[in-house]
Amino acid sequence: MELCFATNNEHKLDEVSTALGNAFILRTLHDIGCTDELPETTGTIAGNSRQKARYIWQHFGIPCFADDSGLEIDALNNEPGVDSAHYSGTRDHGKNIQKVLTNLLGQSNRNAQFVSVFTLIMPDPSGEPVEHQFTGIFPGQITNAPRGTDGFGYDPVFLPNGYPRTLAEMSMAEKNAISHRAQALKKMVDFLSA
Ligand code: ITT
Repeated sequence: MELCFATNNEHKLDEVSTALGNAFILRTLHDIGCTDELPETTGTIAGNSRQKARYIWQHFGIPCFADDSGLEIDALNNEPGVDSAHYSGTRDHGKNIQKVLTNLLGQSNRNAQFVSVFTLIMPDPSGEPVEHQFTGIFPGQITNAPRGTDGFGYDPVFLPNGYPRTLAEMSMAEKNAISHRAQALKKMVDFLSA
């Protein structure tokens, strides 16, 4: 089965295509000729996930899925949350991390979680789109300083609960065994394989 992954994030694409293996034929936005910036204006992670997938279904009419994800930090009232990609006002990961660390200065509660919501859109037998959502939640702690160079986004400051290394100190295979995105993806694959 062919599925388009509605993302412009190369790191997400790498993670998901590696985790999917040969189970499905993955089509990228480039493959389908989509060069648009996908809309993300609903104000929630689940809403933005649905909005991105719907955009592809409405404009290209092909089975597709999208991921919207973010980092929720307890002591910051769940910020950066839906604004994770541009928390500092830019998409610069270093600046976003710096803003998180500055806002947490002197804060002993470092609890946080990554959240990922996948939205899958497939046609029913009459061709009408049917939507399904799958969520992954990944608890951890925010470190006092960045550690590691792998991964992307907030990986250098995210220490998964029960692990001695940040996500940026892990290989993609290690991250893919435990991450929020991997959990949501597994639920979607189980659904598609049932
Ligand atoms: P698409 O919308 O094109 O998929 P994006 O990067 O804009 O790509 P999101 O809107 O879902 O993706 O924003 C997610 C942001 O949350 C991402 O840019 C990172 O800052 C952060 N994030 C999500 N998953 C992460 C992970 O596994 N590791 C580190 N940071 C992550």
